Amino acid sequence: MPGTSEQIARLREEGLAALAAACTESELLAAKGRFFGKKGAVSEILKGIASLPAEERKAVGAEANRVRAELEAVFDSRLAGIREGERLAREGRDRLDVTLPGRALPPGHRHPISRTMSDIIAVFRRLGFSVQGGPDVEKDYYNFEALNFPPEHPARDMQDTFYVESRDGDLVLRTHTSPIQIRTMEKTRPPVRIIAPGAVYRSDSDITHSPMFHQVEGLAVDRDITFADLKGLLTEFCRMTFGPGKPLRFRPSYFPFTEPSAEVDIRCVICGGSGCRVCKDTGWLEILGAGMVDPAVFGFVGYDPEEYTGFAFGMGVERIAMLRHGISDIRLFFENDIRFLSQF
Ligand code: 2NL
Repeated sequence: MPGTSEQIARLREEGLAALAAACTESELLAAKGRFFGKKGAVSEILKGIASLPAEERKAVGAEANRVRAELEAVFDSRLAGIREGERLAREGRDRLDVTLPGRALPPGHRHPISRTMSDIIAVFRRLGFSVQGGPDVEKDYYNFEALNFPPEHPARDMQDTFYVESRDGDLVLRTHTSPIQIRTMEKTRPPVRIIAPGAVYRSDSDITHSPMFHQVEGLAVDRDITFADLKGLLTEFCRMTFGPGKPLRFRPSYFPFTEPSAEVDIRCVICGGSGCRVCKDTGWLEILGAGMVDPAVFGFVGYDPEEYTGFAFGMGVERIAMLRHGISDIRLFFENDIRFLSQF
């Protein structure tokens, strides 16, 4: 075939130009296809060699192979070059500037309920009480029966208590932390001086009630414990929690597990007694319930009520936190809106 050498030379020029002109990997691959593909220019020339006279075939064939090898080598180095260029561009774009200042993590802090709980616990620790815990899912016996609730007491109503289905039946989400105290008295002999903090559950939800809230209860049992000891302790607790100079008021009340029982008010922390929205113009805020442990409760845990007396008390942590901070809606504590929580 005449002119095959010239064809090869032209192919070489065009191939080199096309490889040089390709700027991206895909353009380079397209150029490779045009020259080396099954229907590419190199294949066409190699096919033509078969029909050359024998004396030319060898030299032209060698020339064609040399050009193909050269174009392949150029292709390889162009490919490496383009990839390196893309890598450098990417590194330029994504470069890490180690001199930039670090991004500060916004400092978190404890939830106001958690803090109020810790503060209450700290006060009672200083007054000689140790801390006990217990299960959130309780037996009816520990939550109600051993606390002298009669079988038909309204607190046991399905509408007030969360019942938990179980094979052995009779499980509830504890409605107060008193079961902790019953369990402690079952295992230990007097003297007992404990507090029982924790989450409790009641089927109730509005501006002042949440289905889950927190309580701290306390219990002291020994020989000769009197109501005067209870008054002294709670007076000291209020002084340490709400500050000095706030009078306390004990009002007669009723609980199945204490006799006598009282509800305790402090002078309104908002208005100082002159009357405001928070104290509903009474000048007083109810902060806890308390009383002398009912002898029937001692009967359940095997304490001799002729030998021992005791007092107990219970308070809602959310209520204390609301009074401290002047918050009127309990649900704010559980919505986890950072605009609310970051104020504490
Ligand atoms: C309230 C009132 C109270 C108790 C809790 C108690 C526990 C045992 C025996 C006797 Cl084991 N009493 N606890 C006593 C009086 C009041 O809580 O208003 N809590 C938010």
